[in-house]
Amino acid sequence: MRAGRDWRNRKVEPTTGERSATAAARLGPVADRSPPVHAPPIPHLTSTDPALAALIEGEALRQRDTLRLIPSENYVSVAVLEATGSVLTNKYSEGYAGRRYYEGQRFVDPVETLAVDRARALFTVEHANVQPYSGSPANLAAYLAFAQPGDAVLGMALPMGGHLTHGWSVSATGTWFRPVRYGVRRDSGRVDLDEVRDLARRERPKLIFCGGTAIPRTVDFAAFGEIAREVGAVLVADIAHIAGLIAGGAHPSPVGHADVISTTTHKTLRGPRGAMLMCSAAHAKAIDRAVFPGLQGGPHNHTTAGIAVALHEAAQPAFRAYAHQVVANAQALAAALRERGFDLVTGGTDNHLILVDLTNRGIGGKPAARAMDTAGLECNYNTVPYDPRTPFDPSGIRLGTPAVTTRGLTEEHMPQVAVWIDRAVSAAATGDEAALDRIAAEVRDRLAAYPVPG
Ligand code: DSN
Repeated sequence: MRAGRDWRNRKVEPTTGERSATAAARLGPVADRSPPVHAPPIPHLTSTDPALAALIEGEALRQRDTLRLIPSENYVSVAVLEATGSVLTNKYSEGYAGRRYYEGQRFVDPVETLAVDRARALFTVEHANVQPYSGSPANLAAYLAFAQPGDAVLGMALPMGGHLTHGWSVSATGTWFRPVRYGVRRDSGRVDLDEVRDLARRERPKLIFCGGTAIPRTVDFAAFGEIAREVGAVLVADIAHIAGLIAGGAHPSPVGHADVISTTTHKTLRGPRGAMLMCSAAHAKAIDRAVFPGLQGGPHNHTTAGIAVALHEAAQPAFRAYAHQVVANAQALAAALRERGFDLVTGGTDNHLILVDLTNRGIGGKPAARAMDTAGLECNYNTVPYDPRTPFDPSGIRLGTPAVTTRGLTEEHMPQVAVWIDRAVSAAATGDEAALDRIAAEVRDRLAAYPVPG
């Protein structure tokens, strides 16, 4: 399929000897230099490293001109970008506030304390650790804190909607521990809590994970909590996808049900790429030790500052409205897709995420996602439960509304989004590249009225 929307055709400043070798050069020669759109501006990078600056500007344009429907992505505020791009990146601070292995912490300590206090207040938890580098190390810290190699761990199977680190076989968590996996019901596509209870009673896992990456329905934290207590397991609620919805009151909270709450900070929570672990005071020491020195060295202080900014933003009334709008948009998009004959796993959504089984459209998820990308509609191909195809060539696509909601799109726009998706999937099935070009132009024109943050 031919590439080529105008953001891809932009001119890249040639740099000596690099032109044929760099990805910047692959953007190709274009005469019209669009004004820079990246915020905050990057004038120093533009003069010292134009090839890299061109790539960043290219990505800023791509994010501006594309309807971003990947459910784990978002747009952060310029304030978050400023914090993550700050001098805090220059500082080492292994340890925790007041207990560091390096001097010079008089500004870094309060930065981390601010982030911790904001996390505790926002999620109403006794303890928060904001140092995990991302979601996978955060989950690994839960294993290190509460399980021994070889112990049974119960998590949702990856092709059913779980995460690699919930004990999938290609992950260290699936080889160092004894993974036991639950799935969803074939008839409803929803988590089979009877199966979870039976497996837990039989296998006596040390850890139970709930939550995942392709779950379009509300996670029943209370039911998981009951099961974990019955078998003496530690319940880890992985809320990476829905943290912003929980913070904004648009999804029930696991607090009071889960022993440990693990989350990334860059999805619905709209912060920088990072993660947090939250727990009761009783588990604080085990969690902190597992993160540092158990798994990590120095925390990324610039990320910690970005997390603090995002947590402050998420505590504002506007963020509650945002979280509810994310769900309203996803439900409106699901309804519009259903009307157009799309087959949705579970029939719809309770949250920010829609899983579409494309089997009835006669096309796999991968070619559909590729065609949609050409049409300016960014999503990812995804397995659906009981998928007869392979993970690298699955039956479905995964859609979400966090990013488009940040740009200000509402329910009234979702029928049009469904029309574009429908047209793109049909064009993919027939190889109609001109139709994809037309959709991309329409998407870009429509999005011009909905600026990205900054
Ligand atoms: N990669 C993330 C997602 O897209 O859901 C999960 O780690």
